[in-house]
Amino acid sequence: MTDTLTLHHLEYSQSFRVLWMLEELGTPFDLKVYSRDAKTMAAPDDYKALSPLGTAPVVTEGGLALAESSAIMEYILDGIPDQTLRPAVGSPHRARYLFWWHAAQGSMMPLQLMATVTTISQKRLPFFMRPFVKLYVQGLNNLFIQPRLNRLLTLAEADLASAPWFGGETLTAADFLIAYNMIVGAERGVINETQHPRCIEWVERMKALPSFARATEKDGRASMALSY
Ligand SMILES: N[C@@H](CCC(=O)N[C@@H](CS)C(=O)NCC(=O)O)C(=O)O
Repeated sequence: MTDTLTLHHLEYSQSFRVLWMLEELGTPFDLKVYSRDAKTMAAPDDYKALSPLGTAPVVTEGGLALAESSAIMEYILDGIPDQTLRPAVGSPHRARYLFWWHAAQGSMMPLQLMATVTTISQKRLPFFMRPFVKLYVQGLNNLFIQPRLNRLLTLAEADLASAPWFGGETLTAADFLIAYNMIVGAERGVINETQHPRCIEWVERMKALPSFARATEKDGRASMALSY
């Protein structure tokens, strides 16, 4: 008998996208939901103990404990040979799929994380330091974060004009991976109807998937990321 995969889902975290993709695949899995520490909002100690990184998501299966969203999603897909969420090697949309699959984690997430960390740390500083740090954060945002994010979003708009999903003509794992970035970006106004209408329309289409409703019900939270 093979072991069932368990998704350890931390509330308001990137593990939502794994939960969502599992629901889309309809594959059996066990789910354990963890709450964040009410004071620090960090993962609780029993979550941190699951893997050496201490981050969410984590899946366990038998003796395996695997962290890192994209590694987990690839591992799940490897175990389901007839799934259709990865365009085959040599197929027309393979390159586009690979681009967005890697850009979500490799380019977009670091920029969004930088914006989040600088915003939160500004708010936690003693008030007399805030004006100086605000100037620094504005500079970082204007010179580095926003221009790079804008280039990615401009490309996303162009790609979504030529085919409906990030991986091309069909829904792929790239859509579930980048969904976290896009939905959180939309909630924070970085991605908006005026500048990024196709991204917003894609977000609405993703949220209309029955797998989103199922994942949301199991998650039981009002949104997928922490608000600050
Ligand atoms: N690149 C990692 C990032 C993981 C990560 O930073 N997860 C956050 C949740 S969104 C986390 O574990 N935060 C809780 C904590 O650090 O205590 C992945 O995709 O798995």
